[in-house]
Amino acid sequence: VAGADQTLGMSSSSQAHPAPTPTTKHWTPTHGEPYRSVPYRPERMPAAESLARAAELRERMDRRRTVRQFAADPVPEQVVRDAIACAATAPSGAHQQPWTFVLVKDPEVRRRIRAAAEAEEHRSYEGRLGEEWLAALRPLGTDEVKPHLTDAPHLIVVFQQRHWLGPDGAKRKHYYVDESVGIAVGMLLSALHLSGLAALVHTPSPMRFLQEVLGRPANEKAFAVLPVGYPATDCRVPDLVRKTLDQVLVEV
Ligand code: IYR
Repeated sequence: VAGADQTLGMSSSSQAHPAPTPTTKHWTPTHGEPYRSVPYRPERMPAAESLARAAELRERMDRRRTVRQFAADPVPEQVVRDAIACAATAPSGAHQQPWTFVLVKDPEVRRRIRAAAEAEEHRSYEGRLGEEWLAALRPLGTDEVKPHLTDAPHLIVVFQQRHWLGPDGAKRKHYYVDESVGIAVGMLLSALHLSGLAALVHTPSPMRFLQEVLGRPANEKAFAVLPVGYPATDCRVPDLVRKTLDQVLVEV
């Protein structure tokens, strides 16, 4: 319905660097019609500024650490909401945006998540993971006790939408769901870190209980649980060393 909330006839010459403003404010499922194309001319950053920003960003990102001990100090919820909004700008297969972020605020629901996660983790650490997996985890010293699920100021559960229901109620496939949601979680972690917050990517396995506890529909599958907050003052992290650029970059 072309109408009031559409920005039509925008003159490209009057705006040298228009933001990629979509023509509609709210996303609605497509019905197979092609997207209208709009100009995309972000302001070109001078190379010297790119170099400076990239070097600074590289350094800041290298200071991110996964945190398992969180301070009780409150974190403005809007920071988390903005970080989720950043994550939701991720590219996705066929632009299907196959993600749902659940911000779990109800303490009772958080207690149930923790109890169920710790029960699953208990079985995992008791042997379900297998000796090779347990050996890989041993240097990190993780265990089945997950206090951050109830104690971190915020808890985000990310779901992937394996498919969606079309207007006729029929199942429609989503494409590259793992990749799309993985990219979105990466962007979420970056946004949280660059906003001054710490997080943990927790993947209790199996995660089916999350769908039940949070009442998510059958097309959604839990992908990761992220406790978020400031690190505790006595927070400690393993003295990890990252691969150098030479070890991860191949130039052909
Ligand atoms: N999901 C479990 C086990 C675990 C697995 C991997 I791979 C990790 O890098 C860390 C933990 C847990 O959260 O403890």
